[in-house]
Amino acid sequence: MKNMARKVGFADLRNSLIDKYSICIRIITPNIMKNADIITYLNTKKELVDKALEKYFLNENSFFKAMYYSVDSGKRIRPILAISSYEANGGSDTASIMPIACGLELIHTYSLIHDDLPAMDDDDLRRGKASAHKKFDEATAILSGDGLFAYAFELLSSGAVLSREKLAVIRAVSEVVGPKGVVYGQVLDTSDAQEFHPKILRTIHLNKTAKFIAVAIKVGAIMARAPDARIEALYQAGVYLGMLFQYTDDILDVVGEKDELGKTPGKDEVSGKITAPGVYGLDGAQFRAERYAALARHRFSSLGANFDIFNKITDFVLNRSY
Ligand code: GRG
Repeated sequence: MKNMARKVGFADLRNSLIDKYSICIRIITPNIMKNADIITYLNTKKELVDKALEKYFLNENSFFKAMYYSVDSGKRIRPILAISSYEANGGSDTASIMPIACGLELIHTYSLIHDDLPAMDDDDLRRGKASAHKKFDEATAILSGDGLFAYAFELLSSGAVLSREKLAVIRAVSEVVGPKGVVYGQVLDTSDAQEFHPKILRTIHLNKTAKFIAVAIKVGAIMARAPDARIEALYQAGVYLGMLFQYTDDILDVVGEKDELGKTPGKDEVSGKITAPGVYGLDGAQFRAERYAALARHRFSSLGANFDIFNKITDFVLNRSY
């Protein structure tokens, strides 16, 4: 992604400086260094996910090209969370988590394609290019979403054995993306009778976004065979991270730049959507975003140093500009 590339450029510069003036820089610029470290981490993971995704769209019929148009690019936050959680929980076999991480990205991409359709948000721009129904046509966009959803579950269940863990992953993912999660959130989000009430806002954010972010962390822990109590604790921490993610998404819709976001800012207000700035004002939304970040950090920290990566991801999400 363009922004990440820009920040990686900064990271490269910083790394070469560290080589020369190592100690001095670490003392003078600790916060900048931390930020650059997490950007480098996210970029490295994103590249792995990008490569794996590309592979899944090779050597198939021509429709795979249309689906891949929408899959290509994106921050890959959900797959990265799954991989990070897998590793933080002691998992070491990338081959067992990667198809699951990619499956999550396909479901997410499906939700974006359908979200952009005229019957929903009616958006022409996504991930810095024409949204699927604009690039192709509505039928292709709808079918791309349908295809990605089914293909995702093929990836989630891939492999010679459907282990207990994989079954748990499939159950957890299907629960949060269906009518108890993303679909329900979207139903409320697209409802004409929206009431600007904090409770409704919370229900929409929780279902549309937070549960999906949380389940990405959960599936990594499941695949690493973490104890049940830790899987649940990670899911709860992930819900706070997911609420934060949607808060910053809402805030960026007001203050973000089109080029950086790769989508049209200001759409929420135009379409009369219930958003965090709409309910609390911009300052109130920012205050609450920081509170969700603190809650997430508190929960991740309680799990020990292995999970510190999630504190860094939380800070990245809080401060993101895209
Ligand atoms: C069953 C998954 C599913 C979908 C059908 C259309 C629909 C119902 C739901 C739409 C839900 C939706 C668009 C939620 C918004 C979530 C969100 C914050 C999206 C932006 O995610 P980023 O910033 O995007 O991770 P990139 O492009 O970086 O991947």
